[in-house]
Amino acid sequence: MNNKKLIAGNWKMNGSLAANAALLSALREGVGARARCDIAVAVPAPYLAQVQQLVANSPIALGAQDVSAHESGAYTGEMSAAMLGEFGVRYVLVGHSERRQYHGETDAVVGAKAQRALAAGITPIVCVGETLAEREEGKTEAVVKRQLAAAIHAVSHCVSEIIVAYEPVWAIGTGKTATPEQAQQVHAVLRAQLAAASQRAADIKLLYGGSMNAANAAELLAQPDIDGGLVGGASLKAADFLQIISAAS
Ligand code: G2H
Repeated sequence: MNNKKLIAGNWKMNGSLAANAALLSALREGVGARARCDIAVAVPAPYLAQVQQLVANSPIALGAQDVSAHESGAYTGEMSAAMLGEFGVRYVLVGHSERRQYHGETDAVVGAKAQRALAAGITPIVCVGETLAEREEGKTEAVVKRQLAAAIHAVSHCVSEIIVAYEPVWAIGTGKTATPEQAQQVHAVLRAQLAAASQRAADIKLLYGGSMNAANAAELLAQPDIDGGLVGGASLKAADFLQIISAAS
């Protein structure tokens, strides 16, 4: 891992052939050859082939939003890590709260997905985060530690190869952002937990996600344990995403 920050866009279930082409064209032009941070876009599966072409020979890496916990076989609707690899996917989100919430993904499933990604040479971005109720009950630390522990257990000796994204569920798509202090506090907890599992914990990127935007990115990214951002809504607008990239450069 390098020590550049990583700004990863999570398009979620947005986009179209035309919109993707326009967005990537604007991003390529805006980023130019000057990107001093790592950049990725995690796109819906049907657009992997298109976006693979659109980001070719650019500093923008291709990401996917999910991967199967299984290697291959009778798992209708799922995509294997090997398949993602065939499209040049470099990063894959695992355990996004929307997958945990709407698709019943458990910590164990998320860990298995991270392990499958690594086995295929793809970097998993393991998402953790507490709900508002959990925060109000004082359980934030316990929840994120439990989620990260499962991923650490699953990837065993490859802990330093993962990326972790802290996304407080109450901040996702709500316009409510964790304050830089709130985010840093949790990132420090995650860093300490990683340090207990890997001698290279300082090199593991810890991203913040949850309503990161052009206005708040610089302050969040200035925190000592925030190594980048996982950006949803603001990654769909080229001007906003480019401003976040600038804040990380
Ligand atoms: C959190 C984030 C990207 P948004 O889900 O993963 O989305 O920036 O829209 O809150």
